[in-house]
This record gives sequence, C-alpha cells and structure tokens, in this order.
Amino acid sequence: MRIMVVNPNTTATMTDKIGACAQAAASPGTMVLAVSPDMGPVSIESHYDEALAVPGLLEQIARGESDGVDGYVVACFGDPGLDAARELAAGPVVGIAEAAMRTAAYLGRGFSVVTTLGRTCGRAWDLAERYGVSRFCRNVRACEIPVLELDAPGSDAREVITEECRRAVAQDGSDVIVLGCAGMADLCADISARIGVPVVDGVAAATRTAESLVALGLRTGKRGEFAAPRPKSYVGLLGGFTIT
Ligand code: 2AL
Repeated sequence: MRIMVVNPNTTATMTDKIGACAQAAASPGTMVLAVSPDMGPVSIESHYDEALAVPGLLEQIARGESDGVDGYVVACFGDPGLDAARELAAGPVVGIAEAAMRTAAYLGRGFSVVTTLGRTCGRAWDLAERYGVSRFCRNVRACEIPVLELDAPGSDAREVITEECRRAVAQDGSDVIVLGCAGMADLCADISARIGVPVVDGVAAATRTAESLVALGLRTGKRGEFAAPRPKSYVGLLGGFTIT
C-alpha cells in the first residue's frame, strides 16, 4: 500500500523529518511517499499561510491520483485544504489535527493541545469543535516558537515544549497531550517518557488511520459534498487547476 504524506509547507528538511516519522509509524509493507508543494509558504502559522498553501497541496494530491496512491495524510496541524483534497482523491484523506484529536479522545477524559504560536490556537479550537471533540479538549497552549525555529541550531524548543506539556497536565487536568505541529513529530516519544502521560503525534496517528481505512477497503463517500469537483475553468495563475 502507498500512503502519500503531504507536508503543505515547502521546507524540505521538515518534509524529510515528517516522512521518517510517518514511515516509522506505518505497518511493514506500507510505503510512505513524503512530498511538499512546489509553491507556497515555507511554514504555516497564519490564515494567510494556510490559504496560500492549499493550491500547492492540491497539486500534490492530483499527482498522487495520477500515480495511483491509495491514501493521503495532510501533515499540517491546521488541516488546510482537507475537504478539497477529499474531493480530488479517490482514497481516504486524513488530517493530522483530526487524527490526533480523535485518537486522544480514545486515551483519556481530556487532552491539551501544545502548539507553536498563540495565533494558531483559535484554529485548533475550531477544529476540535468541527471534529466533535471539543468536550475532550481542555486547553490549547502555545509555546510561542515559530515552526521553523523548532529545528534551528541551538534551539531549546524540546525543553520549552516539554515544560508546556508538563504544565498542561498539572494545570488543565488533562490525561493526554496532543502535539500541535507536524514539526514536533520527532519529540513525541521523548516527551511522553519524560512527563508520564500519552503524547499523540498527528503524523503517526494520521498515517496509521489512513492505512487502516485503506486496509478496510473504506474511501471517502462520493455521492454528495465530496464528489469530484465539477469541470470548470480557472484563470490567471491558477490556470493549471482547470478541470476538464
Ligand atoms: C504547522 C504545521 O503542522 N506545519 C506548519 O507549517 N505549521 N502548525 C502549527 N500549529 O504551526
């Protein structure tokens, strides 16, 4: 089985890390294809970034369809373009916020999201509402670390994020932590061992979820809202997105 994991930002080192974490989480026999768009923002931490990440993301999904990919992961915690990707793809498409929050709800009475910048917290709350898990979401906390500084040389991101997770357990009464950025995927096991509660990384959770859906023979329902987009011309810079 082939699962395409799309990092919707254009930072190749982050795509490599996400791909390694997804492949490590996948079953033997599953091939993870980690890709990023040819155009778009280097990181996604605003609504503007999200909107401009989506065309490049959809281009990758369209390529995956031509190549016969079985299922997809959208590997950014805002789940940008998830519904549009579902319209384009025949196989299942899973967002990392969606998979992480739903997985966390299996594991405890309440979870806290620990994310990058405070300005992304509203989006995480909106997604918890959308996915029907806001009852489980006790808090959304920011470390005020921009995405690309997670891996900067000499960064103390690991310590700052771990301490925020510790405070979430102590102050929010959460049983489970959800990491709020794909760029935190490699920290998951270490933080869990240090703070003693389950820590969910959406990249791993979404990869396994997409894989399970494919293995069960389940795909996005195509009768209504998620039917393939109607044939339509797109003009200007988006001319290449025309559907014939
Ligand atoms: C993210 C993420 O997962 N990738 C990215 O570029 N931005 N999320 C976030 N909360 O900053």
